Parts: sequence; structure tokens; C-alpha cells
Amino acid sequence: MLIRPLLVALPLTFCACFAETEGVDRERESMSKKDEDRDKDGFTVAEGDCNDDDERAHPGQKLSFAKPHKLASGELSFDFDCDGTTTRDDEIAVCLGAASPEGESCSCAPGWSGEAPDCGKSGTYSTATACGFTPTEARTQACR
Ligand SMILES: [Ca+2]
Ligand SMILES: [Ca+2]
Repeated sequence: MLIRPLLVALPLTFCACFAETEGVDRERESMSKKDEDRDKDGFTVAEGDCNDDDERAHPGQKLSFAKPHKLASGELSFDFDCDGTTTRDDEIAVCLGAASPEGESCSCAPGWSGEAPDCGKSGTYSTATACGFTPTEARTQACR
């Protein structure tokens, strides 16, 4: 008769202890996740790394990328410098001056022909540095 209440109380005690330990472990785990630099890019989540599973993404990133990084939520992101915005490599090809028989009065800055495509999308990119012949290539928009 005395054993029965004891058997009922025992699992409840174990359960309560286990749940408490699990909570502490989870808290400790999330603390260490914020403090460790898993992708070895020099930044922890606490220091502003917006994706600690991709070394391309970190504060101060100056490079742009044509392939997004995947956030823990599963969402794809082109914000590689972790500033909360996505910046496209937006420059459109611009030629200044006019073509002359000598070809010296006109120069071009390489860039997109027409409208710049969205991040990860392809477009036509002009690599021209002088007027007249306009070499182009297919390129994918890189962002950060
Ligand atoms: Ca990172
Ligand atoms: Ca950004």
C-alpha cells in the first residue's frame, strides 16, 4: 500500500529534474552559440554576424556575391555585410564623350546594359571601356 504512492511520485520527480536540467542546457547552448565563431569569419553572433554558418556573411564585408546565403530560418539572404539591407552591384554602363575617328574623345565605365537585374538574376553586362565596339557578357547580379 505504501509502495504505490511512491511509484507515482518517483517518475514525477525525475521528470521535473530532467526538464529543469534541459532548460539550463538550452540556455547554456544558446549562450555559447552567441559567443563562438562557428564559421571562423572573425565575428560571433554577439558581434553582429548575421549568419554564423556562412563565412561570406559578416559585418564589414566588402565583397558582393551572386549566390545567397541561407539563414537559420531557411530564408535566403543577399545581405552579406549584415547591415540589414541588400545592396546591388548597380552600376549601369556609362559612356562619356562622343566617338571620333581617333576614338580618344570617348571613354566608358563598364556596367549593366539597360536596367540592372535583381540579386542572383542574370543580365547583360558591358565591359566596354571605349565607345564604338561594345563587348558584353552574361553576368549574374552580385549583392551584399
Ligand atoms: Ca558569418
Ligand atoms: Ca547589406
